[in-house]
Amino acid sequence: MSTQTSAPPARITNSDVAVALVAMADILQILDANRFRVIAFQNAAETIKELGQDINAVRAEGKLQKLPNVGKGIADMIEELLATGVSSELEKLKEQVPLGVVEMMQVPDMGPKKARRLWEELNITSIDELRVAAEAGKLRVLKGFGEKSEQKILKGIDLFSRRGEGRTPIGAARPLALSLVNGLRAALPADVIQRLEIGGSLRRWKETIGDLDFLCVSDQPAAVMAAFQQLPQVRDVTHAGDTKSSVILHNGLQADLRVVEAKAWGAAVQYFTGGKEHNVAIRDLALRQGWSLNEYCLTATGQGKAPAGEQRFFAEEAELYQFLGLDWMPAEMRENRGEIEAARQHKLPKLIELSDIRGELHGHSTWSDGTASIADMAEIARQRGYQYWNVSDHSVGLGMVGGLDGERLRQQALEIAALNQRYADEGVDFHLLRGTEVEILSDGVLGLPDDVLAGLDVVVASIHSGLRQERDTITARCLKAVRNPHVDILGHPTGRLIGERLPSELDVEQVLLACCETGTVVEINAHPSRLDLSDVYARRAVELGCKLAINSDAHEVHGMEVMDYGIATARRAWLTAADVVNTRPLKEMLTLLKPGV
Ligand code: DGT
Ligand code: CA
Ligand code: CA
Ligand code: ZN
Repeated sequence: MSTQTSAPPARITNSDVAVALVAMADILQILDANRFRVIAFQNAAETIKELGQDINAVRAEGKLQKLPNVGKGIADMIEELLATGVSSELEKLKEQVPLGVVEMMQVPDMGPKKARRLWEELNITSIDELRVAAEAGKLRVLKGFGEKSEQKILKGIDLFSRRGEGRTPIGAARPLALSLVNGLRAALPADVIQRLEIGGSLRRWKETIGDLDFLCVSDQPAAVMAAFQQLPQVRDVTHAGDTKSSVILHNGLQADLRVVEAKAWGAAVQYFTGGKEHNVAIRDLALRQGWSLNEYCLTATGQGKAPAGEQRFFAEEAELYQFLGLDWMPAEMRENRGEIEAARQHKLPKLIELSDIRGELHGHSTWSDGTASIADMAEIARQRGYQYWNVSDHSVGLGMVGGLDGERLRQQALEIAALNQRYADEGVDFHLLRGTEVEILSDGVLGLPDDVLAGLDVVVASIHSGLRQERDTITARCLKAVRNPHVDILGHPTGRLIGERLPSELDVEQVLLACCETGTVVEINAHPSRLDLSDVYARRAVELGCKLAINSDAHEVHGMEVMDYGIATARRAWLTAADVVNTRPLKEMLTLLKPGV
């Protein structure tokens, strides 16, 4: 299938459709419409954002309704949008709520209720007006708003405008990048592409991605360029050179592809992996040795031993580093945070790998808000080669249906015991742990009493509500939970959602110190929208002497697949397997969690 590029500029793109669906959901929320209607539009928007195909092509094939989360009503709306450029349903809603009020909801922490009150009570109808009013201290006249909330709103607007520069969370960028790699390989005969790698921030596993960078070796660059520009994921071609193409994908993300000669691969892949600061430092180091470095090779400056103009090419990245007296550094470390000095002294840590993980300590089943049974989740864990999985369904106190109290935990324990018996009978080396993700309530009291927690194997404690408490309040709340002797792990400590929700005001340093002191393990939540602790905090945690756990917080059978993101975050934090408790076999891991016992 090939959609041709001579489309008129007014053509509706996937991002336009996603924006319209999100607008529907947002306006309906401001109007306090039925929750399920709102969710239907939100889910459909997610589907379109992740769609690797031009929505116009899907429509042409008459397959709009075949898309996940797209029912008849939403398919009709998309149909009208693609055919006429507008949706009458959306236009009608837009008449009821000013567009700027809807936009205000994009500011982190600004929910529909707040947006509506600011609009109705203060007549604020745009983000600019909101900023001016907050700066002038005019929001505090509203009940429930104070100086602090004004500061938070200003911070949120700042985050929002920076996000506007277009960084994409890695969880959205990576699947798309992999689909481009696969698409490009599939589009060409096998011998055309000799090497093809992802570079840039994605190779370094940064939590947000500015654009995608691909690098390949081929002796037929023209064929590669043409195939890349014609991939179905591509919306526009913005640069079409002989060996470099830049394109815009349907979700608005830019992707660059360069073709290089095999002999320049090492220098090119080093250069285009970055990060920029790492590269600058490497280039300085080379200069001090009498070489100027670019994306092709080293060229002697004449200041060193080699005669000026002499060139050195490197087929492999490691050879370039070695030539400069450095050990090869994993891409996740290349942020100029001390890795170059460590590489020079041959003192790089052996970073943790996915294969080091022996089990998971935080995940959910249908007993709370998961979509798979304990047995099914356990089966996935076993297939991943894990030795244990902690059943940590939500406790009561979250205000959500299905949180477990002491009685339901006792019932759940029977199911877990029966499964463990079955593994033992079958001689399978796998063990389910009885756990909970206990809610840290607004005052730091836990959602379950101590005697219930005492009966469990592994207790994860997390905050899900009241995330916007003031710094002292939320820190004290968290410290109280960390100091409870039954709490083994602090789950997703800051509560952030990348690009969507700011971290809480938590004094992370103080909480990490308390975790070290009490032996409480700190989580790196591997879900790509969380990555919480972040790489920077995780490195600090290890510096302070904390133990960490990496958990996917899976809620469904595919949930554990995000472990890669958690591992990458740990690697960006320079973690080794020894820093992470769930790299240990079951008994050893439990001893680490309960040092006193
Ligand atoms: P991003 O796209 O903002 O998430 O971050 P990167 O790191 O992917 O940056 P990008 O796409 O601008 O460039 C890809 C790599 O190319 C970057 O990591 C290092 C290299 N690079 C780009 N511009 C420069 C530069 O001005 N100097 C040096 N030494 N390297 C550069
Ligand atoms: Ca990039
Ligand atoms: Ca780039
Ligand atoms: Zn959870």
